[in-house]
Parts: sequence; C-alpha cells; structure tokens
Amino acid sequence: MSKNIRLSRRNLLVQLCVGACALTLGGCRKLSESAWFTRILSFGEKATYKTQRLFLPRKAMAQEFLETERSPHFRSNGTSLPKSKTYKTMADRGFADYRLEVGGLVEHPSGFSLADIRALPSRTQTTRHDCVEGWSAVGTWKGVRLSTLLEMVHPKPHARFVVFHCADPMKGDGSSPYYESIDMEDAFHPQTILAYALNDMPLPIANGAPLRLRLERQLGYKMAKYVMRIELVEDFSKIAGGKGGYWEDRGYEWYAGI
Ligand SMILES: Nc1nc2c(c(=O)[nH]1)N[C@H]1C(S)=C(S)[C@@H](COP(=O)(O)O)O[C@H]1N2
Ligand SMILES: [Mo]
Repeated sequence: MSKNIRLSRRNLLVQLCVGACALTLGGCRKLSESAWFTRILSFGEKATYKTQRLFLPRKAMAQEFLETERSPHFRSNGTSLPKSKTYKTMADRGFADYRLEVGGLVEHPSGFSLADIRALPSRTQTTRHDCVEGWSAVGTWKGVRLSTLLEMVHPKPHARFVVFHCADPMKGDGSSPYYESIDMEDAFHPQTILAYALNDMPLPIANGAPLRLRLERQLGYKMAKYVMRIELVEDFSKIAGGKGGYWEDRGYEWYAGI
C-alpha cells in the first residue's frame, strides 16, 4: 500500500471519528431549557434517530464490561425516594404486595408480583449508564427481558410504543408522575430489561426499586425507575404533555441514542 493511500485512509478515519463525535456530543452536554436550544434539539433528534437507524444494525448491542470494571459506587439521580404514601407503605413491606400491571393494547392484560418476575428467565449485563447531565457509571444489572413479559401478554398488532408509568410524583402536590416511552424495536432488544438487582444486590430504592428499566443504547433519563405500570399504545400524544416522557414534555429529545 502506498504512503499516500495510507495517509488518505487515515484522514478518512479521522473525519469519520469527528462526525461520530459530533453526533453523540448532543448527548454529553447538559441541556438548556431555552426555546432556541429546544428547537435545535428537536432538529438534531430527528437527524440522530434517522442516522442511527440507518447505520446501526437494528439489533446492535451496547458495549458490555467486566464485573471488575464496575464503578465503586453507582450514584442515584433524579428521584431517590418517591414522595408517595402508597410507595412508602409498599417499600416498608419489602415490596411483598407490589404488582406490575401490563395492559393497554395487549390480548391478555396481566399483573406480575416480584416473585413472578424473579421466577422468569433472567439476563445479567454490566453496562455503562450515561446521564445527560455529564456523569457515567458502570454497573451490573439483573432482570427479566421486557420481550419475555411482552410475549406473555401478546401485544396487539397496532401497538407501537411501550409506556412506563412510575411511582414518583414530580410535583409537590403529588401529581405529574415520572413516565417514559420506547418503540417496539427497543422493547424487543435483548438488552432491554426490567432490572430488580444492581451489583448482585436487590435493587436499592435510590436506583428504582423494585423494578427499573434498563435501555442500554439510550441516555439515563429514558430508563424509568419505580415502574408500576406498563401500557402499550399506538400513540402517546394524549398522555401527560404528549411528548412521550416527563423530560420530553420539558424539551428533551424522545430518542436519546448514545
Ligand atoms: N421514575 C424516575 N425514573 C428516572 C428518573 C426519575 O427522576 N424518576 N431519573 C432519570 C435519570 S435523569 C437518570 S440519569 C436515571 C438515574 O438512575 P440512577 O438513580 O439509578 O442513577 O434514572 C432516570 N429514571
Ligand atoms: Mo439523567
């Protein structure tokens, strides 16, 4: 191979890297809530969603790490203890009467206790969590694949999104519970799990006990903690602010790919 070809190849690689960094940079910066930023964001969001759908194979896996690479401490962010009486009572009883409701556009709406969920086949994965506020942490998560639960309830053909309703009210008056949504492609991704353990211990309350979503190819705010109810829908425009998530209703991108 001539020197020239090697050089130009290197150049191309550098350019590809710069391009890739530019694509992910949006996810590294703390989001401003200003109107102009939100407008730019929603343009970038469409571009990122399309670019990722174009270049990444549909089932591309997020990087997994060794257990020895775990962060010494997996911090908590956002809610660390839901301010709801029902939740606190449930937590005091060790979540013995917790039931995950799965309904909406499904043939068999169902409820699952934690024991039911723990009895299903599990998946364990050590992954890096990236928060939009600029911190990351590596942790080992164990849980049930979301696809396993969905296959049990039989989604109807027109179900397009999975909505996660959480226990934590985001307003002082107890209203505006945290919520999130993902599409069916991410819902059936093998690394999309509902986790009940972190670093070989039962999931701490600070990290979303008894059950939290892990969605390894998107940013932290997509990974709903304290999941109480899962609803399959054709469209989320009638739920809360209509943008598919608590932070999305406040200007964050719906597809937060890393
Ligand atoms: N129900 C709920 N889920 C949530 C949040 C929240 O405040 N409430 N915060 C999100 C954000 S911004 C991040 S970065 C992660 C933090 O997860 P951790 O507390 O396990 O670090 O949870 C996400 N899921
Ligand atoms: Mo976050």
